[in-house]
Order: sequence, then C-alpha cells, then structure tokens
Amino acid sequence: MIKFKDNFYFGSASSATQSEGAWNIDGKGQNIWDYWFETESFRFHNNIGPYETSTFYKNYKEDIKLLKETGHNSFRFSISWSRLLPNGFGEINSKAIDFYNNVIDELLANKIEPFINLFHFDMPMCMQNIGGWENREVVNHYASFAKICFEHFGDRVKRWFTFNEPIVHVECGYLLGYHYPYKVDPKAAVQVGYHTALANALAIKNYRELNGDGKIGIVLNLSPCYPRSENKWDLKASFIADLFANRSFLDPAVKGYFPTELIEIIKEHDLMPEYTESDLNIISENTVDYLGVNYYQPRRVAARASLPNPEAPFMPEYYYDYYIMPGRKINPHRGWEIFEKGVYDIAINIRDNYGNIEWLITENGMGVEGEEKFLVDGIIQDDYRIDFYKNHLKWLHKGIEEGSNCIGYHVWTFIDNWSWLNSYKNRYGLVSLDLSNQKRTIKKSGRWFKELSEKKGF
Ligand code: BGP
Repeated sequence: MIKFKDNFYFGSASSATQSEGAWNIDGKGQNIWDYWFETESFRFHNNIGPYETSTFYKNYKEDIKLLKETGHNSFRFSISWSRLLPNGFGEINSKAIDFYNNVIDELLANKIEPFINLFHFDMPMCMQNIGGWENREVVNHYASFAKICFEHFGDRVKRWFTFNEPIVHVECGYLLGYHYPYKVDPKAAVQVGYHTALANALAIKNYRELNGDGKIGIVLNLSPCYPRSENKWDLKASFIADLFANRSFLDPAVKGYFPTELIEIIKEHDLMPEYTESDLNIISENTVDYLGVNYYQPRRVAARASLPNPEAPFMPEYYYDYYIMPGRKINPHRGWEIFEKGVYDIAINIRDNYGNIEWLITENGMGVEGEEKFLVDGIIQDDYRIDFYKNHLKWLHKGIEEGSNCIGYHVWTFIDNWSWLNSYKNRYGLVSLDLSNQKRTIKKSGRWFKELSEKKGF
C-alpha cells in the first residue's frame, strides 16, 4: 500500500475568476478577464466568459459540503483583488470582506484548512490601465492589497500564497498573446517578471511585519526539463529552458536571487529591466517559507535545428526547440504529455537544490473534453482520472520516502470550472457541473478521493 502521513494535506485548488461568478455585483470591480470577455468574447471557447462560472460566490456553502463529501482536509482558493478593492487600492469593499470571512469560517467549521492565494492571473482592470505589472506603482498596490488580506483573514488563515504560476502572466500576457494585454514585447515581459518577483517579496515582507504566525509561499508550475539526448547541445538547450521556465521564479523565491546565467542572457539581448538595489535587497531578504508546485507535464527540449529569425522578437526558444518524445503518453484533450515520474524529479530537485524546503503539490489534474460520454446512471465514471492520480501519487510517495519534504497533494480541481481560454471545454473536477442548471454531482473520482484521504493512501 502507498501510505502518506496522517497529517498529509489532501484537497484541491480553485481560483476566484474560475469559480466565483458574480462578476459584476456586490461592488466587485472589473478585472482583465471581465474586460477582455466584454470586448472580445470570440477569443474564448464557445464564447463562454467568466460571468457565472460555477457560482461559488452564491453556492459556497453547498460547495463546501461537497468538499467535505469528497474528503478534503484542505482547500486552496484565491481572493479576487478587484472584488476586495474595486479601485485596486483605497476603499475596501465590505461585501467582499464578508464573503471571504464566510468562506473561511465555513471551511473551518468543516475542518477544512484554507490555503489562500492572492493573485491568480486576475489583474484589476484599473491597475492594468496604468500599466499592470509593468508599472512599479502597481507592485506597491499589490503589496497593500496583500496586507489588507493578512489583516482581515490572518487570524484564521495560516497558509498563504502570494501568486499562482507567475510565469504564466509573463509568458501568456507579454510574449505569446494568449492572455490580456496580449503584448508580444520581450522587454516588457522581463520587466513584468522582475516586478512580480518583487511583489512576491514585498507581500512576504508585509506578512512578517504583521507577525503573521502562519506560513507564506508561492505556487510555481515547475515543468522539469528533459533533454532529448545527453549530447552537450541538447543539455545546454535544456539547461536554458529550465532557467526561463522554472528557475526564473524558483531561485529568487527560495534563494533570494536570480540565476547568474539567466541575467547574462537577458543582458546579451538588451532586455534588462529597470531595477533598484534596494528592491533587489527586498527580494533577497524575503524568501518563501514553503512552496506550492503545480505539475501537469514535462518540458522536453532539444538544441535548435535552425537559426533564429533575427527580425523576430526575442523568445526563450531562441535557444531551444521543443521535442516530442516518441512513445510519450498524452492527454489528447489538452495535448499535454503525461509523465508521472516528473513529480518525483521535482521532489528530488527541491530536496537537493533548494534546501529541502517544505512543499506540496498544489495542482495536478487531467482535463477531459466531452466527459458526459462516461456517464453511467448519472455518475461520471472517470477511471482514467483515478489512474492519473494514482500514478502520480506513487511517484510522489517515492520522493517522500527518499526524504523530500512534501506535505500534501492538491488536485485541479474540485468542481468542473471555467478555464482561461478553454472555458468549459475540458473538465477537471472531482464533481461534475451541469452548466444548464448548475447541478453538481460527485464523479467516481470524487468518491475515490474521499477514500484516499480517509485511508491516507491506496
Ligand atoms: C493551471 C492554472 C489553473 C488551471 C489549470 C488547467 O495552469 O493554474 O488556473 O486553469 O492550469 O489548465 P487549463 O484550464 O488551461 O486546461
């Protein structure tokens, strides 16, 4: 049997924009997703936007019951900056305070430990209008927002995260054109990345200054990089991919400084951000207590086969090509490779290269399109998802046996929810959501998850 410790965290993650709904009531300000959908709904799968989503704002009590029924002893959600501070700073929306207080109290009453995340891709539109993460002032506004959250909720919440997958808003918003403001501007991307690392450190500083007696960390999507072969060119390509994809945030968050090799590349391409020595000191003095790791897929890398176009904007892929490994296992719905050993490699990397800092899996999951075809007697028979979880847990367990300091496993996600560009195309939940009437039904994986959590293993 695979058995985890009695106090191991089993749960799931969600985010405000993907689950709350109530996007324009009770004083909430607009965020970039609300705005983008209003102006360019065609960019979203089937034109479905973040209006109602899974109605967590309205149905949180029912949902927390379902968390209990699916065996959660912990749950991560995010606080919507634009709900709490409709102007990005200044006046606090008391209805938002009430809502998040209610959620926290309801979770605790059900013996579910809340993990709160402060930023999940959801920049308030008023902050974006003054430059978003490109603007140093917005970093201060974020730090004040974080402080307000610690002051209001920190008496009961002992596990905090500053950001979810910060590399995503850098890449998708400023290099690839996938998220608003869909700029393709490498210089802006580096500035945004640097400001985000600073914002993380400033939030941590605020937490410690308030004598927060919990732990504060960051959630990173660490996709281990695997070279195509052991030749020196593939190894170099993989090393550089790792610098950009993983170490760009992992090193400053845990060690307090950016990798020298990354800085050299950034300088070589004339992309250095504006920075100050005092801000760099803030980054070095305020590192995380623990890490959240989202893991979906590996990153396979080969040396570039062609010269980069000198007239194209800089991309990290200047140095490498992606490599499709023959025989790889794949989730065809999302197009992502499934490589379970990745969690073990992450565990060992954290153990050996990051001081064996405390960490947990904060997202791992499998999105499937057209899941209704697996309905039998009203319940989705998602055996593929159970297998997916089991196979990852086996490798995670091995990493823990070998000394990695992993304290939990959170899946993505509790209920089928809205996703950034795919809307409701791929379903990830332990609980299914009928969009036509918001009916919730626990899937086979949800029942299995309860058993897993009760037995602390399988
Ligand atoms: C992670 C995000 C989540 C979630 C998940 C699944 O990167 O933190 O918010 O959306 O990926 O991805 P997707 O919804 O794009 O299939």
